[in-house]
Amino acid sequence: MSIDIDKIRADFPILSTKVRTKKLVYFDNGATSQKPQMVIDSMTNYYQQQNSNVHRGVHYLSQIATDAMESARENIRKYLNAASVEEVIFTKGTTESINLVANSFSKVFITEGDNIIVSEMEHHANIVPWQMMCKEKKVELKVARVNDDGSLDIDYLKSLFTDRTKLISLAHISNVMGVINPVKEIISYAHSNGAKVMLDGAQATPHSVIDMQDLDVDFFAFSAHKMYGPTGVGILYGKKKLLEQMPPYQFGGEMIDKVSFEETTFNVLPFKFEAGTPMIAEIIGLSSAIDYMQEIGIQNIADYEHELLEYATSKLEKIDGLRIIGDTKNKASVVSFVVKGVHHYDIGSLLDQFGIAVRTGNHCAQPLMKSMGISGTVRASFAFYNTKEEIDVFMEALNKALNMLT
Ligand code: C6P
Repeated sequence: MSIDIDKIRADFPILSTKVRTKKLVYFDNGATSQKPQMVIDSMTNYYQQQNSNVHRGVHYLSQIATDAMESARENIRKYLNAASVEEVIFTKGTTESINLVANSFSKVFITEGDNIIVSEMEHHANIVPWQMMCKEKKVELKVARVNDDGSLDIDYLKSLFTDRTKLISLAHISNVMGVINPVKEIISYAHSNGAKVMLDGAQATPHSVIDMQDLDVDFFAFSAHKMYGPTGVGILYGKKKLLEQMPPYQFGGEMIDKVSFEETTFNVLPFKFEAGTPMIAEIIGLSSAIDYMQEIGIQNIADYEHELLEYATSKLEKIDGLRIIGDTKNKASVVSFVVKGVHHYDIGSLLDQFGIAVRTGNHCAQPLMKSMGISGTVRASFAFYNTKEEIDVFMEALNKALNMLT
């Protein structure tokens, strides 16, 4: 099956938006993707027909809202091929999922003198929570290096492991460069050294088939809004035997079993980690986004986006003075670049005048900018609703912008 691009584009109402009389060209999917009508409808339908709090009432609406949310959890479990729904925890997004693990895992598994590993290519969300935890617990934060082409220096990464390494937390796919890390190799190496692995999957779930049991990863975090779902919801996948040993991250309703002023006992998984009223409509929206992607076929999406990436890369490479940041073979549909003598912000602003949305700046990855010796990039990130014709419009606008700026 191939992609029916006209049908797909018709599913996304925002794609017919005009920006200053120009047709919108949306290449900022790495920041957040657009939402198909099916996802919007699923959330509207919840508010129109099912709205009620979950796991609380015996009344009809509360029961159908609870069923809708828990069926969504089961759908997400299937999509992840997690062994059980107890391993699928609803959070606000990738950032909260990583904070949860940094906070809770460290309380039982990490002691003074241990070390953990991250890499230079991480988003700040996969650096700062670990850095804070390391300071508090007097734990060393080791940093794996990135080669000039944007790949991880695997030999160096392996050399960082010691018998006190408790965890490595890595981007599955870099948000700046689109580089896909060899996560299976790293997971098996970490496990053979007794360390656990967390993957920041924020940029992986929109583009690839994800299988928790096949990866054998210990923790995996992602956000719905980058994979055609709503903002405000994400997932923490964790292996049950680890989650069971970890203390709750936040406290309140829903996550408790019995409460008295003397003592409180906690609910079972996954509810132990879900304090307060969950983001019910958004959870339903995420499940619907997964259905939408699966209808097209995640491998079809990946193949089509790869074609877009190759098409854009071959055109960009022809521009004098343009350097692509991250030019490994194994990449998702993200292309970041700098142009000699031109500020990335100026390029982004001029592209916006042509109706083209790209992201400019450090992309919440300041350590990567430093290691690449740059202050920021222009980033075009493609989704399966983008087209080669849009890349042609982008290239024409980029050439005009560069003529004005050089
Ligand atoms: N990257 C980008 O434009 P949240 O905000 O929690 O949904 O996701 C944070 C996050 C964590 N890890 C990676 C690899 C990410 O790409 C992101 C979000 C956006 O690249 C916004 S900064």
